[in-house]
Amino acid sequence: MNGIYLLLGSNMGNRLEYLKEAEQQLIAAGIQVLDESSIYETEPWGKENQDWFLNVVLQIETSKSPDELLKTILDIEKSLGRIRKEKWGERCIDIDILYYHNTSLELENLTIPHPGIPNRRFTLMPLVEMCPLEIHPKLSKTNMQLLADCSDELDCKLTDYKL
Ligand code: PH2
Ligand code: MG
Ligand code: MG
Repeated sequence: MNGIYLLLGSNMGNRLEYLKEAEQQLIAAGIQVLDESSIYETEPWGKENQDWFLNVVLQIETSKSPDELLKTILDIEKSLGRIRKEKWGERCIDIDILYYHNTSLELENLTIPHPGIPNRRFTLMPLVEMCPLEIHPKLSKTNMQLLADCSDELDCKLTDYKL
């Protein structure tokens, strides 16, 4: 895996504005955005009875280490008003580190690559759009193979929204 990839998600309030604001705050924190996927409207995974999400993947560059990057992300989530309630529940903004080059890391509060990648269409669809042939450093499969093997059938709709 070559590159650092983030997943942004929102399913509360003005979802597109939250994604845009999160990207602007990442840039303001000195993080370069190299590429962005299309924006997908995605069925909620893990917990039903909540609104659909908008999800987008960003490829970024930064001199921050994974834990420094996580700290920046948590600050941004906080400043956008995220309140952590239940696992997999609704959120105005969520920023997850999917890949950090070929790093494999397990800390108490941070696992890289993100452990949800192989089980989530809403993550694999934008990744396949951006980097289909990059190889997951732990599972040794391309993003395309991971999507082909993924049993998640929740809907992911391509939208015309732009960041
Ligand atoms: N994030 C979750 C739980 N469920 N479902 C969709 N469709 N998109 C998400 O970003 C998402 C989710 C936990 O972070
Ligand atoms: Mg998440
Ligand atoms: Mg998160």
